Amino acid sequence: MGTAELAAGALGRATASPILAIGAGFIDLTPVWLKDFAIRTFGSNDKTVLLIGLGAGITIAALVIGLLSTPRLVFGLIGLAAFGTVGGTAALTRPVAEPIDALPSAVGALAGMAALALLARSVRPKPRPKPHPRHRASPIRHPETTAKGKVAHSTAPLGGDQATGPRSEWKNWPEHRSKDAPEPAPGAGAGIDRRRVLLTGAGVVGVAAVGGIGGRALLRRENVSKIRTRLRLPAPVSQAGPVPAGAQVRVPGMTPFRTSNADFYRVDTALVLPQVDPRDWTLRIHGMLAHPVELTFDDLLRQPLIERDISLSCVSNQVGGVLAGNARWLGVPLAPLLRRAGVRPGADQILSRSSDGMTLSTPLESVLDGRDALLAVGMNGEPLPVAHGFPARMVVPGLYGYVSATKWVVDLKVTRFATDQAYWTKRGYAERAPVKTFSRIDVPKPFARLTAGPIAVAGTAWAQHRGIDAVEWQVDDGPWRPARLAPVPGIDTWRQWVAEWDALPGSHTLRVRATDKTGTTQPEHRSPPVPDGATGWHSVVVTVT
Ligand SMILES: Nc1nc2c(c(=O)[nH]1)N[C@H]1C(S)=C(S)[C@@H](COP(=O)(O)O)O[C@H]1N2
Ligand SMILES: [Mo]
Repeated sequence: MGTAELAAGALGRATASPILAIGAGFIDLTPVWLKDFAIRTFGSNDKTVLLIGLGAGITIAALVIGLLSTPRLVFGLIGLAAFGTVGGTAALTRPVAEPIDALPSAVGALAGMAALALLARSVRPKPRPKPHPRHRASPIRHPETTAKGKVAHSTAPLGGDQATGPRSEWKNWPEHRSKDAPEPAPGAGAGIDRRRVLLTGAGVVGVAAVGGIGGRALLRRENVSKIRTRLRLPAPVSQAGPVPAGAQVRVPGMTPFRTSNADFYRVDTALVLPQVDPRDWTLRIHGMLAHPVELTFDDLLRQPLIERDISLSCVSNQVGGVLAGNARWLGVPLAPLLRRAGVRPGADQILSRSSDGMTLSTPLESVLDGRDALLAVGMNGEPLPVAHGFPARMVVPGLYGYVSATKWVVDLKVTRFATDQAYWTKRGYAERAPVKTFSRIDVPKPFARLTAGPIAVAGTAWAQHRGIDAVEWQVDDGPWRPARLAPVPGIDTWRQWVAEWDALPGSHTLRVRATDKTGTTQPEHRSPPVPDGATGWHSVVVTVT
């Protein structure tokens, strides 16, 4: 694995590393229920958990290969070849694969086989000096086998010749020796050479460690964080409207109205963050267009930029979940770019592709209907963080991330839903996925212990691009009461709400529901995230004393 990492590092292709390729293949093959379980349970740490699991799996595979090699070395070698084949296949089936990506797995498998052969040889006892059978049978003594001949034999290559073979030597191992067989005299050349085993083992571990660390260091050369830090983005021609002073509800423990880049949720299929250098970046806009174009990053920055507050949420968010955030995005409006390229009649989809081969489909009408659909380059006053799509991503208010928010975007194809399907759509998610109206109680926290009297109940609600019109809350099965809504800069962000509760002692369930500006209230019925977003009212149980 270490030498494979080194080879991947030398190629400068993280996706050619067998462990990362197998991990990425695993992500693609993960059934939707397991993906939802992982996101629900581990949130943005899902990838760390996957890597730890992979490490455990590889350790088990290594143990199995080791056990297989005990009876016959060749079984272990076959095991390693199979392991390399899995790695190579995983690397070659990545959407961005090149044939060379099989190389690190091949190098790794060969190095593993060499290491196994060396290790197996080192634990093999030295052949016991004894006359060659053919010679024993012969009455004529060969000069070699006379007294001094033993010396000649003990310098024979370890592993013995064909006639004595490795198997017959197992008899020299203590467990195989019969009780009455004489102990081989110490230093007689029988038994395991500990020094040799240790040196071989240390050598193998050393090469693996140097390879692994070196490979990682080589891959770090691809890291674009420094380029990102030095990047200066132009000022917007149209600034975001002011955020009203009261947008942030002043209740301790309340969610911030603006999510910092560090706290912004992260959901994607990228096991290693794509490192896209803006100097090499281009965006191809093609498909059902009169004038397909290809933009460099400088071309993009020469367009008039606008800045907008837009909340983003994930279709995998459960009732009460935290897979949503609100940021100030700086970007180029997408609609004029497409209009200039001349959209042909009949097109209804933008199939966007990221540098790592991920695909997302966005309904064309949502991008062209006048909303602030952006090719974003900045987030909260900084260039996009690498984890959030540096150097450019899409942001479309009102749509779930998986149908709109392509990070590390490099290709936009104007097409039809009937022709092209994106990653999640192939896996059973809906083609069209406007965000569902959502409301959450942020304080008090679930199972909080409170003292009777006035208590602030507050939370966040969203229905991007429709806007939140009302939030109602309820204690136990009492009447629904209107919450006070905080002011918002527009309909594309989430909206905070607050209410005062005169809490009486006992155990209570607090519940919330929101109504969007089309007049539709969140349904009580709970449905899972698949295929187009979860529904249901959020509730919190608290104890008042
Ligand atoms: N390249 C790429 N872009 C992607 C995804 C992805 O897996 N790969 N996931 C999408 C999903 S499901 C969501 S919810 C948003 C999340 O964006 P964030 O990680 O910046 O919060 O990104 C979207 N863009
Ligand atoms: Mo998502």
